[in-house]
Amino acid sequence: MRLSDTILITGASGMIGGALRRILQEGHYTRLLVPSHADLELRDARQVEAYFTKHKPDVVFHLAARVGGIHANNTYPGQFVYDNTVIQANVFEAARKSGVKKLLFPGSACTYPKLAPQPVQEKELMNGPVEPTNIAYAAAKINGIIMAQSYAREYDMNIIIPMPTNTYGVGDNFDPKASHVIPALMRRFHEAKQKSLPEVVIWGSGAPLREFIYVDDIAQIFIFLMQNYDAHDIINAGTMQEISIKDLAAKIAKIVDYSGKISFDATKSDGAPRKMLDSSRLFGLGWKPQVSLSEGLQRMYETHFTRIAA
Ligand code: GFB
Repeated sequence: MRLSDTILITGASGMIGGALRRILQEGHYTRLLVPSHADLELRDARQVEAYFTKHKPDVVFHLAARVGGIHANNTYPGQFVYDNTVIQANVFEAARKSGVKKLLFPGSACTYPKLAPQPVQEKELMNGPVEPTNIAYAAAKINGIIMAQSYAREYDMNIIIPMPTNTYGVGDNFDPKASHVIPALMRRFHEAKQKSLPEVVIWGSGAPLREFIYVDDIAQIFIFLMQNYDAHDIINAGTMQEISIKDLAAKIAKIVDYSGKISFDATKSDGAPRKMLDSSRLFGLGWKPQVSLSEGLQRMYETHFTRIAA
């Protein structure tokens, strides 16, 4: 990827796309294409093809996707499988026809088998059944990975496929019905603090283990791989640090300065019991995470909420 390249970011208004756009601009990449949903309907193959023909991007970060936390994935599986399957197929096909030089397509940690040995290595993909709460999203992403690798092989395209772990940060979605656990808990603790509520309820048992990566780190990995990686083998992108949902809740409560009780609603789904990626291949290329969980949570809280005087 060169400074003179025309770079298309699909999903530039999303959390990761927004961070990527900012970091590329700071790095003096000036020829950025960042169409909004109103500018370009990615579910419409003709529109996508016409856009690629007109703008001729050299490099594509295909980040547009329907994403959400455990509740949204479990409630809208039809939308998750349809939107993601169609959007990625349209983008790959338009990229093929217009001769894009390099394309990045993120897979997801949730495509790995639910009970894969931990930390999960890349070779575990399709080695067992995935977690049922996100099977539709995972199926679309697995289809995308196979399609990307098939296009790379048959049409000699340069497509790279990082596998991001659970990502959070500034620009996250705080809608309780759609959000992932970090924005959901930050908002719930903040509102409980504001209203002096005695108790905050966390979904599930609190026992699941998760690995989290700050959005700027994922954006930096995508740029790093765009510059330093040219294989279509999937490559894990995480921090290799994990935390239980219970400990995460306590950490967020501390940042928000909430001192009430934390309890657990075991009727809600836990999802995968443990999800940590083995990112040693990425680390071996020379990349290391920059933002710790505590620092990332602090940045996110200060950006999105006003601290309440004690
Ligand atoms: O972040 P989350 O929805 O993603 O949930 P997943 C992580 C864990 O936090 C689960 C618990 O065990 C949840 O039960 N949790 C506790 C909560 N309280 C809450 C809450 O208020 N909101 C949410 N959302 N969770 C998603 C997949 O799985 O991970 C997606 O469904 C995607 O497909 C994403 O891959 C990265 O890690 O369980």
